[in-house]
Amino acid sequence: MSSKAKILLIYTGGTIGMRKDFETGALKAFNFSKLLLRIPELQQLDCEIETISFDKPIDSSNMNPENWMKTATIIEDNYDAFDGFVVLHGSDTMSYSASALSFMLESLSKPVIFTGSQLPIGDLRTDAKENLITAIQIASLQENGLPLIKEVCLYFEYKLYRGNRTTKINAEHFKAFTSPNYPELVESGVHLKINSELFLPVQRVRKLKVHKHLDNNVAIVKMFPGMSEMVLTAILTIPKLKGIVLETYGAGNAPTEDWFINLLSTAIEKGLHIINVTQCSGGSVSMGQYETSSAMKKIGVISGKDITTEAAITKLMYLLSQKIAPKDFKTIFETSLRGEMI
Ligand code: ASN
Repeated sequence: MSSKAKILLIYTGGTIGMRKDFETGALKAFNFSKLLLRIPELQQLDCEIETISFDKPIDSSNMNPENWMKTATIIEDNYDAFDGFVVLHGSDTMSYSASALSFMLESLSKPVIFTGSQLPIGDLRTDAKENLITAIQIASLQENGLPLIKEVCLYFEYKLYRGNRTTKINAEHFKAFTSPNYPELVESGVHLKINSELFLPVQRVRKLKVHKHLDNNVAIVKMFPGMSEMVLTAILTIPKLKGIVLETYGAGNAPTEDWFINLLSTAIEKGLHIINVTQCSGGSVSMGQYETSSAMKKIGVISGKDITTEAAITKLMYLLSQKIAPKDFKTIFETSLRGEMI
């Protein structure tokens, strides 16, 4: 039996495999397996690679829970036969998908590494080759015959991040992602600098559990000075809505006006879960630090601490799909499940 790592490349779409449409000039997802044949560098890698593609590759703006389920199912079906998984994905919603998959794949003991690129792989100046090759190399890393990385990560422009800590910050730069509240797990330079002390703590070996169904009766609400009572009322009374991620200011602050607190309080009493995350790109919510967050703390708003909006909304979808008693929801949300918060 060969001791080479076996890696499954899952192509969902994204710029990495796109080509210009002859008529419109717009970039469109393309059959990736043909393109892969044109990357001879892959044969030099010290691992066995197999590929599987979505029947219809998508621009990641079309990503949704159904496609997350598809990706999770591919990983589940191939879990025993492979040592690691590299998911090729558009960069636009990659942080949402990496976050969603981190919650859907419980007790993961193999790497699932999301990557993609800003320029198509066929482009002369592409960033795709480095991203793809190093993501595969990192997914193949082993220690004592077992995968070194056992979590959902995102590799882009020389850095491997914990997936659910990332956010897309630039639509043009090759450095398109950052992880504002958690350092990179691996940095690729002349050597791979592996910060193994930052990996998720090893759990007792348990079987992979895949949670395929997410509940999307959720919304993200970004606060802005001047938000009217009418707007917030309309959102909070959406039929079937079960939870919102409220992007507040700074350390989790929001207006102290009565109408605002009363609206939130009534919604919480009716069973809506409200998660307080900061709209700052880094730092943490700390309810009670300022007067402008004390009332929210009192009425039972959930603290998102230093979670990203991407991880908060997908964690909310995940937890809503689990049968959690309403009285336990806040405590469970405020607990780090996959290293997504402090
Ligand atoms: N629109 C593309 C996508 O997210 C952007 C990219 O991959 N760079 O699918």
